[in-house]
Amino acid sequence: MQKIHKELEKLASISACPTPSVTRIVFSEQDAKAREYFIGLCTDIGLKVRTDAVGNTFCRWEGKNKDLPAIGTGSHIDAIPESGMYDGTVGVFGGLEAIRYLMEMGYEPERSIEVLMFTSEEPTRFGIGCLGSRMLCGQLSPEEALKFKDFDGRGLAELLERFDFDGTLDEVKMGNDYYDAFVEFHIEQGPILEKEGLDIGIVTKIAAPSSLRVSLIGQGGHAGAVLMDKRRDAGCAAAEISLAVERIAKESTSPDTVATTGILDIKPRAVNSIPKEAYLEIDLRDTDLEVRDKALEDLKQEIEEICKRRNIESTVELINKDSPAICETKLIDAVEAATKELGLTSKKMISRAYHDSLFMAQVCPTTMIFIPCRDGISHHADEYSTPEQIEKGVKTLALTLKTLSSK
Ligand code: HGY
Ligand code: MN
Ligand code: MN
Repeated sequence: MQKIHKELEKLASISACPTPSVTRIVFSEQDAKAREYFIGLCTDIGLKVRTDAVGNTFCRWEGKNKDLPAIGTGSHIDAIPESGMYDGTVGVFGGLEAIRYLMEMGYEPERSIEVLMFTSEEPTRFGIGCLGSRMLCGQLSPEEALKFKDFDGRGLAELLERFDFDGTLDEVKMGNDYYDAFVEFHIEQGPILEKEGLDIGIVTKIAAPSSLRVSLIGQGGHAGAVLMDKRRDAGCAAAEISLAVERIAKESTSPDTVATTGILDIKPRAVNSIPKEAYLEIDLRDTDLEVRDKALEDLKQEIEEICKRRNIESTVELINKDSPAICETKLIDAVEAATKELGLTSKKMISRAYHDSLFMAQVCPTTMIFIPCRDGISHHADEYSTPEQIEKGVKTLALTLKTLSSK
């Protein structure tokens, strides 16, 4: 089981920034190259590969009984700016490695096993995550997806032109009988497994993400000429809102409430010019829907109060407000049995990060397999899981897929 390590290294070099960071934004030149690379590895071992119209890519190991709903696994290869090389990619390349591992042991699946490479799990391009899996589960319609504009003002239709994906956007939505089960392999993106010295995390619940876009318009003006009591400084309003984001999460009744102002831009960005405009994107999550929604409402009220007091015009747009996903007990048990067969330690846990599995859980029984990552770091160049940790995850996935696809 050495191939995956070299393949992950090669994949990491397909990036818009110098190593050790990785930047691979969906529908970019790097994304196109990475897709081609992975598809080549799949066809090398005889998997049947197809894409849907938005670029979700299905790499299928035909089972003896082709008509049965398949067993799915997979994740994403798009990477946010200056991030790491393991987020998502271990689930895509680990799915392929698990199939090779099962082939080498002479296993022949009853049900087909399919590695699914999702399009646009990260929100970088359009501000919303899980574009491909939202469309697969029908939570996002083609009409809504076609309205998205990226940071350069380009829409989905224009961006898709450079790819020759199959089918139409209307055909992307998959039926509830397409998969019998879906198991995603991913790094934990948190410190728990490493701190507790455990090999495998088995995900029971995936936290509920939400995100907001806030545009502010103030007055602007000369930094020397406008006295303090005459200002309508959009930059200061944005700063106050960003601190409110942090405070609301800290003061929440739940330790699982997390909130981040991940984007904060001001205009015109000149040291001697009072910020006239500001733009924020805010990410707010909790594992509990009610707590998350209350924090969201509190935040909207605070934004209103800050802008009224500062005489700033504001536009607040909700980008997404998703429910948490509950994972399937039968699959959790299958993963646990696989860890026991391999003599690995494991624990059941929630996922604070969201994943495509958040949406796959809407169309079929779903769970996730986590492995530790060093210091829990992710979305950062220092993201790292050891080859041994990856191999334990792949073998756990392989035995789980074997159990699920054998009947
Ligand atoms: O942000 C997330 O939770 C995921 O890594 N996209
Ligand atoms: Mn991520
Ligand atoms: Mn991910």
